[in-house]
Amino acid sequence: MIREILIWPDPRLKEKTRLVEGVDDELRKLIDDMYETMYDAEGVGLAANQIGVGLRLAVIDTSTAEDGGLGPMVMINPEILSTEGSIRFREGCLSIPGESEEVIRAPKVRFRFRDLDWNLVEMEATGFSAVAVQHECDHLDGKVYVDRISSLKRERIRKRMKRLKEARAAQAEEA
Ligand code: GNR
Ligand code: NI
Repeated sequence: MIREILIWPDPRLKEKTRLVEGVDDELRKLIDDMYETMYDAEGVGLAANQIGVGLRLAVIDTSTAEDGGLGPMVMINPEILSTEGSIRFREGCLSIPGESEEVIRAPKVRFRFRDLDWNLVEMEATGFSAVAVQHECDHLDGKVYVDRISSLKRERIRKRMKRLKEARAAQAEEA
């Protein structure tokens, strides 16, 4: 089932998420929905709180990246262990449609998460995949990339998202 992706700003995107305590059918169904929603929206990642579920859980698929892809992969309770270096990278977000801005990120990251069999998996990612992992972990900490840009740019985006939400509400009323 395709779920509705929350548009920033939304208080549910600011809450820190709760740790997942185990894998059951309900969680597996949620993960299926997250993949379906991510692919439908043509994203390379999706955090559970972007569809209003406050769990520390994200899916990622950067397998089309030229610089070495990751996934499709589900990350349960992901944590960043260490980062190396600093680059500027132009990011977008499914919760901030039509926008993109440069953010400072690490081009190399070590991270850890549980897989569906509850194995603790430790991995390294570089380039676009490293950025995507940091972007999803930010979501799960209640942060979005616009929290990492200038307030001038952020406020401009806030206005455009307000208009987008108004346009969508008007459209929903028409239908
Ligand atoms: O689809 C996405 N593209 C993207 C591009 C650059 C840096 C990060 C991303 S993640 C984003 C999907 C999304 O919003 N995940 O939370
Ligand atoms: Ni995002």
